[in-house]
Amino acid sequence: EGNSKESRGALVVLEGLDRSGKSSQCSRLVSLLERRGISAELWRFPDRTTSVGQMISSYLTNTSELDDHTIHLLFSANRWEKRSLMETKLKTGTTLIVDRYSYSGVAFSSAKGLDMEWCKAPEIGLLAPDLVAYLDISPEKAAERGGYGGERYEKLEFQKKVADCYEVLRDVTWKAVDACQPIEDVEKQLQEIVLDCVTECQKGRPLFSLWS
Ligand code: FDM
Ligand code: MG
Repeated sequence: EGNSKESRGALVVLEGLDRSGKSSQCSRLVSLLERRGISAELWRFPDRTTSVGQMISSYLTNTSELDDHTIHLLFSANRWEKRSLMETKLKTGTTLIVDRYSYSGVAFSSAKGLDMEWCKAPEIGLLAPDLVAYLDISPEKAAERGGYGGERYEKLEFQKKVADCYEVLRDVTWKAVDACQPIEDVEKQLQEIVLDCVTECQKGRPLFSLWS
């Protein structure tokens, strides 16, 4: 029990549909934490910089075709290859603000029809977030924002299925934020829940694994 009370960084995940505003809010959160003198880094999944990440990227840009199970496992492998660095960062006091994580992995693959439990299995043992902030927006509203690129999943019909899968995954630990509000209001709400979470982790909240 000794080290379970050690101060550490927080693992904060932002989830939501495409165009829900995750990426801009992640940057804003990291700036806020830095201004407060809290060590923080912005991470994102997929991490397209690794060799697994490059395979994922060419799949997403429709440069390559992969079986649904295969790409699912690559997304998972992309998180596994960062797991030990993630743990080190957290234990040395750095808070990670992560743009998508395992929930995207499960929601997007199960939206294709893969069994949800099968999708969760390779995620077991990854670090569990201390906070999942869900940027809540309907697929229709998100699509109205425009700016869907040409990537594989950026289509309204598919995003509707993803929204349904997120709904199933959503549990008591998630904090939903209405993403249709003005960007500054979303930012304010996020700041509050993230700062609370960082404080909890500084006090020594134990690190858990998925899915518990
Ligand atoms: N995506 C993302 C998945 O299908 N599985 C995953 O595990 C992750 C992390 O990849 F459409 C999807 C979600 C999105 C696409 O993500 C690329 P970004 O955030 O648009 O780069
Ligand atoms: Mg995208």
